[in-house]
Amino acid sequence: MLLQAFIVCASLALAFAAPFHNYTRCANQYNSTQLQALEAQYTQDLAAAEASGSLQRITTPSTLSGGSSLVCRPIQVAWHIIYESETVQGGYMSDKAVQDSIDALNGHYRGTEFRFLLDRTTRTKNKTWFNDVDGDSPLQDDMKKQLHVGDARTLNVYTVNFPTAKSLGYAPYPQFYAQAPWNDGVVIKHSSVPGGAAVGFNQGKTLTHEVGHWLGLLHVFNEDGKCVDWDFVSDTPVQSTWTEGCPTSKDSCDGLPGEDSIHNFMDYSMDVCLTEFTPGQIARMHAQSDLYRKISRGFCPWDWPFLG
Ligand SMILES: *[C@@H]1O[C@H](CO)[C@@H](O)[C@H](O)[C@H]1NC(C)=O
Ligand SMILES: *[C@@H]1O[C@H](CO)[C@@H](O)[C@H](O)[C@H]1NC(C)=O
Ligand SMILES: *[C@@H]1O[C@H](CO)[C@@H](O)[C@H](O)[C@H]1NC(C)=O
Ligand SMILES: [Ca+2]
Ligand SMILES: [Ca+2]
Ligand SMILES: [Zn+2]
Repeated sequence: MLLQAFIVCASLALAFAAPFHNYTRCANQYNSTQLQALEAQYTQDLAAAEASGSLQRITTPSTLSGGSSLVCRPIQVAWHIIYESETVQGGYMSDKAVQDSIDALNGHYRGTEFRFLLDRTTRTKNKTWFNDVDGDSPLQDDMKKQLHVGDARTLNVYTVNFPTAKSLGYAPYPQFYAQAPWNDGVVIKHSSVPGGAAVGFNQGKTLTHEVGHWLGLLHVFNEDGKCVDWDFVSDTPVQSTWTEGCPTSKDSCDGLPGEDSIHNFMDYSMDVCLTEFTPGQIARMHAQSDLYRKISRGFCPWDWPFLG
């Protein structure tokens, strides 16, 4: 049952040749039937919330004199470092490395109203968790049950090494919060953070991608290899394959309008290639967070990151 509460982004690397790199961003284990059921639930939950008026957003005016008129949705981050030794290779992260990750995340979400603010950092020396936690392992349940903090508005991030060398991360959908609050956090490979050892995948964009799932986004490509929309977002063109490396252009469904979203954070291209969310994806993240996470929406205090 709990397995259903994940988008498990395990390695699919064996299924294809990877000429450009050694990593696979993540893989959604849901099939299209399951995703359509989830989408039906989302549509139904949204309609019910709108009908009952419970979707009304909490808007708080800034109490700071320097507050701007820009709107922010603050997300408190609890960053959990799992390590096996007090070295970068052993998974240890300095306060600066954590803040660099938060800064990168804010930069990547610049086009949205979300602002990520580090609330706390925890450090746990646990060789078993560091090396063996994976999306479908009971160890990840142990880890999260012990470390998860906050509520649906809190982003819990766990950095581990993963047993599969090529896997970079996995994340839950917002809909699953009610079912298992302790499970509501994204898990990423420690070396995918900015400046980490995962060459080609070390600008922090794995976290950006997983947080996209955490805020309700699906992959831009069809995971069954079909030219059929997969992500329920109308401004990402239909795409039948994920992208590797960073091609100059790609059109996997050339009979359908639009080229592949090779620069979209929800594709699998290398970090250097990923630069954008579309307006449709941003609207979906805002709507899903209103519905399932109740993230407050108010004016941005002057000292919050990446205004303007
Ligand atoms: C989708 O996955 C569910 C759960 O694993 C399974 O019961 C169902 O048969 C699958 N459907 C398709 C079309 O593969
Ligand atoms: C380390 O992980 C094991 C396996 O889940 C668990 O039993 C143990 O309590 C953990 N130790 C710490 C210090 O968290
Ligand atoms: C990819 O893996 C090979 C073999 O494990 C290794 O020698 C190489 O350094 C890796 N390349 C990168 C970019 O990490
Ligand atoms: Ca689409
Ligand atoms: Ca096309
Ligand atoms: Zn993914």
